[in-house]
Amino acid sequence: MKRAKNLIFIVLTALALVACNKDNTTPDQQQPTVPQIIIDTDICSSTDDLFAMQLLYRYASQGRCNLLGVIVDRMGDTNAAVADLMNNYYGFPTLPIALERNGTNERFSYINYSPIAEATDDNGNLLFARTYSDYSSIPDGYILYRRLLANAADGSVTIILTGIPSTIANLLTSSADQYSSLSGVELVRRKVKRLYFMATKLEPSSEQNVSPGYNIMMHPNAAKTLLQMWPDDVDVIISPSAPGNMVEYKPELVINDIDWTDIHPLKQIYMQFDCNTGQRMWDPMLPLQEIEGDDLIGLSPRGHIVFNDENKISFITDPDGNYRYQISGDEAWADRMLNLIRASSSPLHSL
Ligand SMILES: [Ca+2]
Repeated sequence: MKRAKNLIFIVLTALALVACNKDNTTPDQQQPTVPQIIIDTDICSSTDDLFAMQLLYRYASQGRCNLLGVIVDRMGDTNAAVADLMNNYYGFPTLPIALERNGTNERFSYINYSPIAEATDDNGNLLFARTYSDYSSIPDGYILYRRLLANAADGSVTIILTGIPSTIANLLTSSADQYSSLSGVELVRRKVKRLYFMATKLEPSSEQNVSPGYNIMMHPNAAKTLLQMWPDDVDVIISPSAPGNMVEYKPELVINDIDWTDIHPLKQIYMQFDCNTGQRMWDPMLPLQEIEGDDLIGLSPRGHIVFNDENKISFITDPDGNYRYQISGDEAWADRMLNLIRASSSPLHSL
């Protein structure tokens, strides 16, 4: 009888522990059938982030992915406001937004189009709707990361990092909180399927001591934290400059492709700001591969990334490594990439 009571106690204790553990996803929890995506962007630095986002909204509208949240890793409420208007314009007004508040103070921007958030029509009304009027109420980026990851199925989340790695660094160094009993590293290990990171100037012909690129140099210490702490059993795909360098979406073509309306955030940005700065479609390479599949963009063999004290990047081939990097194709491939991006500029009801 005593043994039976003990057994009941053990079973009840186990059930209680399971119920209390917010991170618990039982082994038979159904895995999502489409990618579950968090985008982490330095929006308002250059316009390629906007095309990466536009692709994701359109894919989500088609049911080809599920958007979990938008992390703005460039500090400043006006940057969050632009992410907010993008969510609203493409039909996702309740998609969570968070903001980096402990990142880099470097404000350099190639094209600062953040004033678009305050653009008005002839009657003085905001041209683009937003969900928030006060961005002090949205969470810090790493806290939203923790909430979204805690609620996700194990191994299900894709992070698309098209900006500065400070928010992910803050996630990795975070501790247990109201959302999860796991450390940031363990939360990533358990919940993340794959990280894409637009960074470096790696190419097959140049794998040693190459430039880390803009995103890493905006916050080298955060990049070091990411590279040191990221779990070695969670895949990372680096998207270097080279593939995007081959894909140019000329400003006049952007405006022409959106000839079906003037009330469009990308068109307004291209009409109101000088976007003829030589930028290329770097950031869209990340969602394109995640949604269209790995056959779309070539990948290096597996390996590791080394970021040395002289701020140079090297790629060390290792079949057990969790890092690969994207490799550009030929001109026909670049045309195909551009056409996929251009298709996302079509009328909202047409895809
Ligand atoms: Ca970017």
